[in-house]
Amino acid sequence: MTLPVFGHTNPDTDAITSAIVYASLLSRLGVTAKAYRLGDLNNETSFVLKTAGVEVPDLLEALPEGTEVALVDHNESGQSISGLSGLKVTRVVDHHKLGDLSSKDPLYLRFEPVGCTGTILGKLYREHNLPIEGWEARLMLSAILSDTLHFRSPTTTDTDREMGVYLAQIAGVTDIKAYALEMFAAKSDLGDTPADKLLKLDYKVFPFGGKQYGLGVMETTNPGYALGRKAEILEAMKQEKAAKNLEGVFFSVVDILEETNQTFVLDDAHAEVIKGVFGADTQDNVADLGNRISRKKQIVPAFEKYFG
Ligand SMILES: [Mn+2]
Repeated sequence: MTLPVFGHTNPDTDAITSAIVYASLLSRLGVTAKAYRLGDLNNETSFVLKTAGVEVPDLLEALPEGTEVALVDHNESGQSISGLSGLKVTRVVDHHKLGDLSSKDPLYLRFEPVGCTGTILGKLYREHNLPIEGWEARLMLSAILSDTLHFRSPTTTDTDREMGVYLAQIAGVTDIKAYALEMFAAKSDLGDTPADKLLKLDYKVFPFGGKQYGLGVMETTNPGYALGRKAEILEAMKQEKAAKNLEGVFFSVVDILEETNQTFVLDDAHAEVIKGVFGADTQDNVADLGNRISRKKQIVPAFEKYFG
C-alpha cells in the first residue's frame, strides 16, 4: 500500500513541499509514500517547484474510509481532506498547535514549535543520517523562507535560521535574500485572479468561542494591489460568510517588506470584533493591525484570548 502524504487545504509552499519531501524521506526509509495536494498551488509555490525542477503533486479529493495517511503542516480536520476522522492517520509532522486529532492506535507524531515544517524535515534527514539531495534542500529552504517571511516573522526560531543556511548550501543558493525576494515577487504577481481566489490564497477556518471564523491572509510585496480590489474582495468575504454559515470572515493584507497588516472588515459587527480583539478602529472597511504579520502567532492567539 502506498501511503498518501498531504498538507492542508488552500496549500501554501510549506504544505506542498513538505508533502513532497516527507514522501521522499519515507520512501528512503522503506515506506512507500506518495505526495498529494489538497488544492491549487499559489504562484509562489509554482515558482518554487519550477525552480527546483519538481513536478506538481496530484490533486487528492477523497479517500476510502480507513485508508492510512500521513499529514504534514496541519493536524486539524477543518484544514484537511474531507472525512479525515474516517481515515487512519499513521504519521503527522507539524509545527502548529494540536487541534482535534485523535486516534484508535498509536501513531508517529513529530511536532516542534519552529517556524516551518521544512525545518523539522531537515532535522529528520540529519537524524536518519540521510544525505539531502539538492532539490530536496531547495524545497525545504523555500518552505522555511515562505513560512518565516525570510526569517522576519515572529514565528522564526534559531533552528529555522540555522537550517535555512545549511539547506541553502546544499541547494546551491548563494544569495538567500535574493532568492526570497524572487519567491515573494512570484507570490505577489496575481494578475486578474478572481476575488474569491484572492480571499482563499491562504485561508483557514478557526473555531473561536464555539463559532467558526474564516481568516484569509495575503502576503505580498504590493499591498496596493489588494487595496485596489477592496470592494470585490469584501463581496467575496460576504459570500463566503453566507455560503459556509460563518460567524465572521476577515482578510489581512500583509506587506512582507514593510511588515504591516491592513485587515479588511465587512461591517459594523466585524468592526466591533476587531476593536475588541486588537483595539483597532476600522475606517472604510479597513483596520490597521500594525505589525501583526503572523496569523499563527499574532492573530489567532488574540482572537482566542478575546473569545476566551
Ligand atoms: Mn507551515
